[in-house]
Amino acid sequence: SDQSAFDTDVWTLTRFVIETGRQAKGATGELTQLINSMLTAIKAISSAVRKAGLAHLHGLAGSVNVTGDDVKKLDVLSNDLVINMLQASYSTCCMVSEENKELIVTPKDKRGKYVVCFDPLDGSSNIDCLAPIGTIFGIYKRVSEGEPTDKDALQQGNNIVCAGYALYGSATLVALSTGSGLNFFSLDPAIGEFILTDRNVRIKQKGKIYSLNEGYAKYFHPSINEYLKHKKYPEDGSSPYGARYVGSMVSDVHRTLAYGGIFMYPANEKSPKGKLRLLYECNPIAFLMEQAGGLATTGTQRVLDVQPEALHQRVPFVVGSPDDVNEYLTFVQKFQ
Ligand code: AMP
Ligand code: P6P
Repeated sequence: SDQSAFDTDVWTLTRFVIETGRQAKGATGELTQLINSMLTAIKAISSAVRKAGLAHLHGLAGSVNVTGDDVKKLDVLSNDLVINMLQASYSTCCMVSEENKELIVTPKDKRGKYVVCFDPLDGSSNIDCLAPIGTIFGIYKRVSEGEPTDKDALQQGNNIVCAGYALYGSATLVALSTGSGLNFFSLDPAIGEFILTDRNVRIKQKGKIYSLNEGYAKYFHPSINEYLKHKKYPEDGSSPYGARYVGSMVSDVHRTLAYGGIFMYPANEKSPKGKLRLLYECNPIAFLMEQAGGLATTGTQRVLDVQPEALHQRVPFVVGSPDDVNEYLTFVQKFQ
């Protein structure tokens, strides 16, 4: 049996959020309730992701599994879990999901003061090859009275109260911030709790890895290809950077936070605004990146300063170590 010492005073994420809630003057506990409900959804998604192959959750929606049940695609299942757990927390008035075209308005009798923008299963095109996938969320306070409207969701990332991601990789990890630094928590399946593993995470000032899909090189703006050339053939005699790209943003972003460097999903001729969505991919990640001392830019402005106009709008997205992002911006300026 496992002889490792059993920590009888373990710092779980649930305990951590209760603690930070107690320190927040005048807090009613509503945000704590909301965060812990999101964690329940994440634990359930983690379990489904890891059982997907056995439970035939892969493949196209509408197929049936061995017992003839309708198979819910993992991302549909994940979406339903997040919506149901959050609405049951009595702390949301509306939500935006990557899976739902329209604003999801919370039933009147279950409403609270928060708005949650989330991608329930980002990178789901990677599910069937077992690549890491993730859940991303950003939480805001509502700005409207009465019936919730899109305006409640179309807030700048600067207004984020709490953001986080879950990474379903070789382990299941949650990265979370409520504005006072970034912390990592790893799931201990033995007790079904997320345990604090890295406190106040700080990204390296400069890394040695660049990460983007170079398959679009033919369509990139020259500033991107010039920047990449500088990374591969440094004129100053320094070593070239390494290249890493999973194609699952949470995995690429987490590696960038852990090892340093730069992650890019820039605009290209085929996607003039890039591919990643502002409300539930870019803003939460930009918030977390800045909490760790990193930078997050669209190439022309800070991501958190972008004033959203549409629930599913895309923005070009470059994040990572400050020296690397600033070096990229010098190439943008060169071509302006
Ligand atoms: P509440 O009354 O619980 O909705 O909290 C009011 C405000 O206090 C929130 O919008 C946060 O800014 C802060 N707060 C509440 N709970 C927490 C928490 N668990 N961790 C950090 N800040 C919190
Ligand atoms: P591409 C996954 O589908 C995703 O939304 C992000 O997780 C990822 O960074 C990006 O798309 C990958 O896109 O065009 O490189 O395949």
